Amino acid sequence: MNRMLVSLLTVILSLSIAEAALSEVVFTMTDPMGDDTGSGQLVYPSHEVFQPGLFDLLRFTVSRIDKEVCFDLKFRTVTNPFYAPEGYFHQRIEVYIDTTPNSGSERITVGGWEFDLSPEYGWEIRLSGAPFGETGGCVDMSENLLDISGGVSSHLLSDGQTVRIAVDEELLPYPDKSWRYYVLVGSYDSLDVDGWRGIEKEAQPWLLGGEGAPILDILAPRWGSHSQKRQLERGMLHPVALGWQGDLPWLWIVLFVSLGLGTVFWIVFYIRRWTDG
Ligand SMILES: [Ca+2]
Ligand SMILES: [Ca+2]
Repeated sequence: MNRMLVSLLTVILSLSIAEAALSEVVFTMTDPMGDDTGSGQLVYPSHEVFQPGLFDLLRFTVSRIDKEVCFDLKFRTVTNPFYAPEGYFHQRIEVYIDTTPNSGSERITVGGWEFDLSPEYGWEIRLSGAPFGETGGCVDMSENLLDISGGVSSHLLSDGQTVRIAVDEELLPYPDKSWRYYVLVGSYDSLDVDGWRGIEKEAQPWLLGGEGAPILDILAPRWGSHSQKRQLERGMLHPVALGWQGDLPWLWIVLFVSLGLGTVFWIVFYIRRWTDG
């Protein structure tokens, strides 16, 4: 009996070790909920298929799973009203990766709008997510771009909220924790510039409302000099990476500092009263 139990435990243990070996998270970061308004003034098209939350990125995760590098974007809402084979219809995604400091392309173009990047953080890999077989990618080889679209695909995961862009691992350098990411989300329209749905001042049934580039959400901290609003207003994008993103909850910091100071004053007050007494 004991021997059977030991063998069973050994099998379970080896299975979990094998599972762990097959999947490795390289990067993960949450994005604020409810910031799917670009720099703060974009609105969804007025047609009823544009349900709230379609362009609201909540989390971005990069992992190695089996023989693929997976880029997972979790959204507040995902629907598929026109039966795209990928399981999602609305999201137009761009993931640019800076793998090597001080090199790569220093420009990102979205739906005809150009954004500058810091020369320090140029991109070497571009992955584009869109339904109906429009997902693809390329790698910057200093002189030219190598199209890797044959090994890039996208689909909706079983949670019904996460769009995965999967890339054959042989097409990419080995994913490193030092990689930096630009993750941009817009609305897919096969007929508009590069598949990015356009904008009118007032929202139309099939056009976004507002001004500027048609980017509704960027993976970025809520506060600080690299917030989504600041990046879009300046027209200069800034990548995210592992480590501190400048996204500190300022209210909590103020609260803790006040509490700390209050405690110090309280202690000093009582010590003085005690020594005086
Ligand atoms: Ca968001
Ligand atoms: Ca955001």
